[in-house]
Amino acid sequence: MNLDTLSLQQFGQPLSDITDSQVFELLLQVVKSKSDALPLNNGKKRLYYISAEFLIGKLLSNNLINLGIYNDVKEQLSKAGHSLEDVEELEVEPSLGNGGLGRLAACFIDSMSTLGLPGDGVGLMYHFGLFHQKFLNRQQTTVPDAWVSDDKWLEDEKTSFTVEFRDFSVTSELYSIDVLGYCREKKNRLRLFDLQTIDESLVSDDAIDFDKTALKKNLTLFLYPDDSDEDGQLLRVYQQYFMVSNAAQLIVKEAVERGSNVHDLADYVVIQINDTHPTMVIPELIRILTEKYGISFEESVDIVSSLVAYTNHTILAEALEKWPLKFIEKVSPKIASIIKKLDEHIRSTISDPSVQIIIDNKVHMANLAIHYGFSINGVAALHTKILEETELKPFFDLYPEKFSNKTNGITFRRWLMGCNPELAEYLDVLLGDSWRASAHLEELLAYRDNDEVLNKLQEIKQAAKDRMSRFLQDNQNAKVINDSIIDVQVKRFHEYKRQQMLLLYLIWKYFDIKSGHLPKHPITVIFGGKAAPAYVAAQDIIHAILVLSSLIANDADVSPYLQVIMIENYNVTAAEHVIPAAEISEQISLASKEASGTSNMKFMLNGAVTVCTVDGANVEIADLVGEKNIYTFGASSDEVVNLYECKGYKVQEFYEKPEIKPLVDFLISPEFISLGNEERLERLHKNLCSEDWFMTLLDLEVYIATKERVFDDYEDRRSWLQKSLVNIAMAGTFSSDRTIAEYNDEIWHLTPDK
Ligand code: DL6
Repeated sequence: MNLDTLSLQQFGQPLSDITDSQVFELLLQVVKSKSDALPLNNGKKRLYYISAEFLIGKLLSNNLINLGIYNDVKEQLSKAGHSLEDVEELEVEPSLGNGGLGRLAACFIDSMSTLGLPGDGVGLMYHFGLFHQKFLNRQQTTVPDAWVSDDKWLEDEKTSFTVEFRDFSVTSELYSIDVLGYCREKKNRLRLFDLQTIDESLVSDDAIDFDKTALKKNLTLFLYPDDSDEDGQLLRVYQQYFMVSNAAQLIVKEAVERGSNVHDLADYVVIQINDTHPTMVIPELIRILTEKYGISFEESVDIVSSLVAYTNHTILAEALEKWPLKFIEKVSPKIASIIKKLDEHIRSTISDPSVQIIIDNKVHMANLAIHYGFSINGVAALHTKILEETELKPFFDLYPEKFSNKTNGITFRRWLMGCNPELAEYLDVLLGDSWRASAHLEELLAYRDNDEVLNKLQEIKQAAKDRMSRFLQDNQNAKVINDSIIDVQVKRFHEYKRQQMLLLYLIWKYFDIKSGHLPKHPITVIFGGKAAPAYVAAQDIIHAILVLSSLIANDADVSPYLQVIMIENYNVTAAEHVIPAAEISEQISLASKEASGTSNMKFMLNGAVTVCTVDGANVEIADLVGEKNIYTFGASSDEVVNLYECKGYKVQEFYEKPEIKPLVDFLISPEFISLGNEERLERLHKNLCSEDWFMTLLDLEVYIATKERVFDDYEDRRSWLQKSLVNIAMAGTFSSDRTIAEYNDEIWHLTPDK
């Protein structure tokens, strides 16, 4: 493929003379012509991975990598004076997810294609995604994140279904995006349902609120529309039913086209539901089998129960969906009546009230999925253990055979080859390129004592730090301190993730520097992430971080040594710049609360050293790298569970400690408040010293001590680089190809395409 020839044909000018946007158009055509020509993975049985989120990120580089033409394209562009990175800037990032759940789904569909498994992602085409985050007066503001009209990858499949709600019906339109596997001859698709009558004009340019009752026009406007009022909650149920009704109709139609007589549907289809949002696919399939195919209710239930599998991604009670039955009755009385029948069956056969589906007139979606699915899995070993032994114990006692663990993973195409090509190329030099398919990196351990290799790793890290600095400078005019240590916490804002603990550490560090203890290396702490529009406490934490950032920047005694940067509108593109540059990865959730985490895996793969609690997949990372190469601290999950159970956490006792009180009180000091919003800061202060539901103060002192040890150890450059090397070498386990192979071997049983 000669881009110069293509450029001459297309634009009548050589590659060197066309603009970056013309280059983008050219590359788009190259990729599309290659991917259009790829047939779909086929097989009698297909997987449908239904998810409310698919945080896929920009696709150009990823597709070039998977087609095996990335280096060639990069070289040709560079010879003609273009940079692939600049060209990629022109691509719009699809706004189809928020955090780990959606990014995981994106890694999974990439791995499904890479392993040649016949299966598609199925979700909704949100026109404005979650929201675009902007900072105004040091507070998060939310504006619509329009992307659909600028997207170049969406194809109209020209397929529609009718979805019948109680009071009206709507028609859908199916779009899809090709999902290419790494060096594969066949592909899958991400299939996104839109509403034919969607009306973007319900949303103004500068605010994300809209008429939540205009259902015929709004169902696919936003991901997770504000659900702080009843209209918002109802809208979510409408959205979920719209998603699963379309999915179920598509699934049955395609199975019949492949030869299913519907009684044997489970031989043709397996459905993985990602979290509880798609749970209504169970009653919807039962409805279709009974109503449309005349199959008895009992047989329909059996058929559906043998083909739906559920992944749990959280033990947080508030994140386990429970919808008032009356909402489901309003959306679809037929679905409500099927759920009631399913619930009655459970009540008549199982006496334990905690496993019922309808409890206090609320439908417990996870309970429905566990009873009427054939598999439930957690997403890291510790998480699955907590599900089995504590959170879902009554279900585990009933159905031990349904439970399994599938530790999450990440695709190395995007999170190493794509975002850190220098490191990827150096690994080729050291290990050969077979790791690109196998993800086996352990042989790198042989270079642990090789100074040349360690120095090269340092050079690669420095190049990534420079790249990230340029990105932050260009995007938000933030200037990273030269030669500073890059310490990063990027993830959704949630109190259990404890961004507020890093905030309190930073206040401690600020005092320490003020008192004359100067760090040997300057420190840059980077935060990134969004707080849900209705989640005030998380927004308060963002506000306090932004205030502290300004306070430090304005303090000439401290600013040369410490800096806090909060990335505006953190998304996949920002992650691709920050993760390769990070030297310290912050994974400091309250033990037991983070189901897995996946940024921990991305950081490790790019050579950052983890500071973490014993939570989620951190436990598995620690086992792999050994205690010398990770910094774990804090209460264990058993201790935390126990504290919750016996109400044993007395926050006041921690707050009153002379080491802690000044740090928390600084949030409401005149200096702090002068830069911020008093109401927000007082609320955060009160929250921390009188409730602290996620036990920030419990772990704060040991966290501070651990961080100081980390910064001391960083000064021994050789030993730090050895830690970094061990982390890269041991990251292979966390390839999503491994995770997906496990899902297939143990749950899906699809035949891979050769
Ligand atoms: O499994 C993917 C991802 C995990 O890595 C995170 O630990 C977990 O928080 C996230 N779960 C969610 C669901 N809701 N909540 N909370 O996003 O899933």
